[in-house]
Amino acid sequence: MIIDLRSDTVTRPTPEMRQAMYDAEVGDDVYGEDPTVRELEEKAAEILGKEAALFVTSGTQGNQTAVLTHCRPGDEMILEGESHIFLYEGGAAAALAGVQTRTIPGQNGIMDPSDVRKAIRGRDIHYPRTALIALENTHNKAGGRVIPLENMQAIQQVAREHGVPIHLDGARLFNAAVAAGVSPAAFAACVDSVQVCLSKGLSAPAGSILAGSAAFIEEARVWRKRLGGGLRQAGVLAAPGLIALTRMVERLHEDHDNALLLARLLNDIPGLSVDVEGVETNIVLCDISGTGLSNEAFIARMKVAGVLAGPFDDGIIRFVTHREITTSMIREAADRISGLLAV
Ligand code: TLP
Repeated sequence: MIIDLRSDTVTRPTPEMRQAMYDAEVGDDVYGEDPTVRELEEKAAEILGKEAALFVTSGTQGNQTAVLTHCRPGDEMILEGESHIFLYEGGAAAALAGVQTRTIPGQNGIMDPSDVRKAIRGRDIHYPRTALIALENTHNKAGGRVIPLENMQAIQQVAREHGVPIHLDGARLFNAAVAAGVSPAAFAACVDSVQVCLSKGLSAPAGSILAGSAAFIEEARVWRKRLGGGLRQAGVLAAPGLIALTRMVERLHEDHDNALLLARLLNDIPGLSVDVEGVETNIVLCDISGTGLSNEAFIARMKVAGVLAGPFDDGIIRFVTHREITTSMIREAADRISGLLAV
């Protein structure tokens, strides 16, 4: 048995989702005629406490549609130095929106509101316009850490004082909500636009939601079309998305419990070290430098033992728990890793 802990993106649709795909009522969504997509967008807007929502193909498309809608070429956006938009979206903000990024170092993904304040540009003919602040919750590169609501509120205060909108990359916002006991809408209330992924821990086969004001979403719909994201009978993808939003959130705590268990078990293995306290959701960052192995060698050995995980940083391997990983699989994975280091 392969134990795949590379990402929660590997989750396959549930039988209920596959049935819903088969049964979905569909129409041409570019004409606004797909009833299932409309239902998903309305439900998502309601859950996130926003006026409107848009079904997009991926998290990256949702984030970049937001950047394009908020900014103009030559503008600057402020974001955390290890954020997904900065690190892992192929330079799309520069390539597509012509937007310059201004990064701020965070603590576990958390930006200090006073650093954000200092980074906002004053009016000067030499300066770009600060057009956007982007946040990420949970923060992937920080190991699935939750950005506390109070921090988001403090940044919102700074942004309001300067009239700068905020976008939230909430690819794993539901994980943050479950872990913090805060509603997704409360987090989303701190920002002008929010992107949430349906295809990660929530197990839908594809798609994300971008939500915001009605005027913002109207403009975002134009950008989505320009990006080639206007889908036709997309109800077949919206149907599992609806199940993801309405029925898959309540089980996320199981993934968090499994991540904590994995963190403890790995930390007990000589040569491995995990900041167990820092495991708040479904991501575990494991420092393997004590083994003397390179990331590539460690990953290759794990693969032979049937455990898959991903390289994240020098000497750091990322493990992500999800719906298809049971508690016994976590114990089995830790046993196999312990075994491969013992030889
Ligand atoms: N993250 C993927 C990889 O790209 C790293 C993963 O396996 O974690 N925002 C955040 C915070 C993300 O973690 C991701 C995907 C995205 C955006 C992009 O979503 P997709 O892959 O749907 O474009």
